Amino acid sequence: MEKLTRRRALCVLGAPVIAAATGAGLASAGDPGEGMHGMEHGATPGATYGAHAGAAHAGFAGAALVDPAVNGFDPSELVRDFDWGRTRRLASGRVLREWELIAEDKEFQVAPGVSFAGWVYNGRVPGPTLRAREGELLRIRFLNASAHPHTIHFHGIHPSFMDGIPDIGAGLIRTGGSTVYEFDARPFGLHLYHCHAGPLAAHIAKGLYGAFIVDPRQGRRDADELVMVMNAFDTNFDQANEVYAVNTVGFHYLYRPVRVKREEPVRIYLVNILEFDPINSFHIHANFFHYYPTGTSLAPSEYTDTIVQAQGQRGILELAFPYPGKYMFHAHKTEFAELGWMGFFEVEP
Ligand SMILES: [Cu+2]
Repeated sequence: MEKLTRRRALCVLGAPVIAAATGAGLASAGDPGEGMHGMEHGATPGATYGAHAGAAHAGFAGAALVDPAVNGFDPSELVRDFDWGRTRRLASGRVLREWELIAEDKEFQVAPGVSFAGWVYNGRVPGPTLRAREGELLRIRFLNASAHPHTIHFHGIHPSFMDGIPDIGAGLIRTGGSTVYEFDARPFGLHLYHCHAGPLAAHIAKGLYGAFIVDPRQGRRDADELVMVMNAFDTNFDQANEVYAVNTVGFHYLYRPVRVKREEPVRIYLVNILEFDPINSFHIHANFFHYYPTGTSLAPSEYTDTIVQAQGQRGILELAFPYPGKYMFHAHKTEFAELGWMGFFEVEP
């Protein structure tokens, strides 16, 4: 069985999918001639993808979804899934907010028929979007049910022994072990958490990460809120990614557009955790957004339709759609888009 290399993934996964999904809508990438030409480089696509590749060639759309029941999580649901944990008020009057995160080994599909032997927090990738309010006391109980040692390293401001790195504080949490991370919710903004065991690239690329939102004390104005974690998967362990996505499943939002309402404010919490490639990007079609880097200021820094993020960078996007219809969003690195990092907003009238 041939390995799915990055180049072959582009030939087999990318071009035909785009052709099937968007037709003339994306003329250059969807040109059947280009797709066929690409396929020739990869000998017989069926050798890699079996029946799936045949479907891709003939009209991939029907076979292009990963069954959420197989993965146990659905990108269409986790895009609006914010985990507020449990709260109680301490004698001091302060709010204590608590979660439990469990690391496990888990196989899931990152594209139809493309399985990935990953490591996950709470059964999903990205892990739960942890959400709190500025000034609360946060407590995260971490249990390691994986066969490998892991940690949780939170971005934010906290003492070193709560930093979730090897040899400091609880350090590495071995199989069957547990620890508690506790720190203040600050600063407000959009942050992230991820495993910090070594080799670091492998522990992140396997899927141990998630978004971490601290709301400002005064809150933010009402909006339809979305969380998008830009990630990718090295399916053949060659230190390069074969499948790119937002919220793990390549092309998911191309076939299951994110539905929003015309004129309603939309707020996107966008995190880049992409491993192996130096930068990622987000581009929206036919619209502009206000951008708040790291979400730590209430004043936007930019009004644009494209931003770039290095690994670990994140920011909040605010926009509204003035017209109904379908609008693409994708990495403005074309190769990433063709390998899965593209989707649609569907704006209801
Ligand atoms: Cu780890």
